[in-house]
Amino acid sequence: MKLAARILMSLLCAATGAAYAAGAADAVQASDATVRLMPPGARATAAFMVLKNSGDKDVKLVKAESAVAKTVELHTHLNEGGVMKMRQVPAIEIKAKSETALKPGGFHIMLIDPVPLKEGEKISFVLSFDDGSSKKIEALASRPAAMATTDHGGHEQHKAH
Ligand SMILES: [Cu+2]
Repeated sequence: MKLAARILMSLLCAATGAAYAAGAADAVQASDATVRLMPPGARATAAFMVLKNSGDKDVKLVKAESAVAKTVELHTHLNEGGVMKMRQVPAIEIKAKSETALKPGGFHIMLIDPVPLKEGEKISFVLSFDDGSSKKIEALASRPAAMATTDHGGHEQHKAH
């Protein structure tokens, strides 16, 4: 009986993914994660996704890592005198019971000098949060045109309300 109980315990630990799941990592879910396919010769690309925080505490994404690029940075876009510029940010906040969209023209995860990516390829990221927890997510390599159209359509609908 003792042995059986121990086996059951270890199975439960494996099922909950003890290495990744804790705190913020449990509360935050990533959806619609995509990596923009680069035109040939481009030296950087970006990952976009919606980060939803179902927990009671505000959470900050402080780091993203991926095997497809050595340098992965958190970025935002700022409008400086009518010119959109990218800036590295130390963290991206996801408020409690809320969501933060990483999208073209706003927050994004920058991949610098990535390996060549194929359309439809799944790219793993490890997202780390300010409480020290981290989680693995997958993003789909996609063409930028489709995403830009979707994003624009969303804004138009917003104005109509
Ligand atoms: Cu950027």
